[in-house]
Amino acid sequence: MRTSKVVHAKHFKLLVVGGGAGGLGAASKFARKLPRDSVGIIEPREDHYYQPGFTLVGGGLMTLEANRRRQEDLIPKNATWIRDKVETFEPVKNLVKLRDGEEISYDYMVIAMGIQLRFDMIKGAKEALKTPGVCSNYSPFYVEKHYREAMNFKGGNAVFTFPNTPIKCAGAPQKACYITDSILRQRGVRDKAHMIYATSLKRLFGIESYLKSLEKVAKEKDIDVRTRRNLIEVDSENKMATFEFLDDDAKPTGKTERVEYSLLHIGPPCSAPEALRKSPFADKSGFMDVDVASLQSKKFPNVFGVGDCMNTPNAKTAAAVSSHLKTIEQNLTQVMQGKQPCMEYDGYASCPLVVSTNRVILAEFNSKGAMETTPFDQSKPTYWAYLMKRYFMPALYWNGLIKGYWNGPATIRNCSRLVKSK
Ligand code: FAD
Ligand code: UQ1
Repeated sequence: MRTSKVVHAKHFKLLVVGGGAGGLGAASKFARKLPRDSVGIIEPREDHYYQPGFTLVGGGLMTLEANRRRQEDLIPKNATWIRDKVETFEPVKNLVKLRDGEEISYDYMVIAMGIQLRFDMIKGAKEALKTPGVCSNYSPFYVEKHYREAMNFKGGNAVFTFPNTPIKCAGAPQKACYITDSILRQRGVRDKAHMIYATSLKRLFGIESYLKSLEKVAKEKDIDVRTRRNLIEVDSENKMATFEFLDDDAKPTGKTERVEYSLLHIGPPCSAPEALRKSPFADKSGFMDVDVASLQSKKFPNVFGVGDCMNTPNAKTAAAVSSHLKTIEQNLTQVMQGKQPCMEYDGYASCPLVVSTNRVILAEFNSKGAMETTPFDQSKPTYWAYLMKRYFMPALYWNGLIKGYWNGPATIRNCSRLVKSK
């Protein structure tokens, strides 16, 4: 591994933008295939977090530290880390510009910039996160506060919000709500709480196969589910959250509701990262415009996307990244050989829905419905699925996904289908 702030090689055969789940996975795969020093990774952050662990950190079931690694230790052998940020893309010239204007050129590029948290889109939210009662499991800065707030909760409204934008791991705000419910029960203060789950969606979860189970969980836990509500303002002085009511098309109706909170967990609005939004790679939404099957940029065939930054209709999860990596490994290799992409992304994503401090619904799906890996009914909350979430998934991420060895569970799923159908 070589790291440098001052980049020596200004040209890479493959340039990877972003060193998160998708970027590291892609760089690892191609650093093994290509000659030494062919792969460059641009990533500004020194710490890499296993974000799926944040839900458990918020529930006091894992430490934040256990989910952190130094980026330096994760950059694949034979790849060069450029510890900087892409400011602008100039794909016609096959180059990117860094913060100080330095240019890096490429033959091929993988864009894996993730999605940007936009607490700034809610009036007062950034300030409120620094005040008592307000937290978010989406941010390494405010996730430990979630556990502290749940442990200190004395009574009143505990409010959990889901934004009116795309979001990564759309189940995480709900997981925060259910875990808090468990903690309050364990502490014997649940009867002092009115728990509200306020979502901009028209129902609890977008995938039918898991909706009934989740509705049952919310009912059993006595959660007040309020749909078509979007958090627009937090007044931390008076501990008031303002929601706008949305119509059936998720457009604001002009009507608002103010809710007093003792605990407010914010599911942040999100957008495509700024540099991507402003680039020729973006569609109208700001996300990277790719062919949904091949994951190739629609405009620039030497560029592919991976992960949350794309405009593919899948749920934005690390599990989806595993299938994206399988797809681009094939397709980018084909393109490097002067051939056409041939592999199709199947739309797979997964969201292990933590419904208490020891039960998980292991939701796996694409837009057509469930795509379960095991022969068991995964729509039921189980302890074995919790153990997978707590112990197996982190190991799979650190040793498989980001090292470019884990291509998703399709093969296991095909085997277990044989068992299931007998
Ligand atoms: P990321 O891993 O976020 O990486 C993007 C990288 O790009 C970042 O390191 C960033 O610094 C870098 N970057 C951004 N802008 C630039 C720039 N201009 N120049 C260079 N680099 C840049 N997924 C699951 O599968 N299961 C779960 O249970 C689960 N739970 C989750 C719970 C929470 C609370 C959260 C927040 C996420 C969860 N996820 C889960 C989602 C999962 O973490 C993401 O989907 C996954 O990390 C996406 O990978 P990515 O590479 O697209 O983005
Ligand atoms: C997965 O592949 C993955 O990425 C490593 C996750 O993120 C941590 C997940 O949460 C899940 C559920 C999967 C899917 C893997 C299996 C074995 C079901």
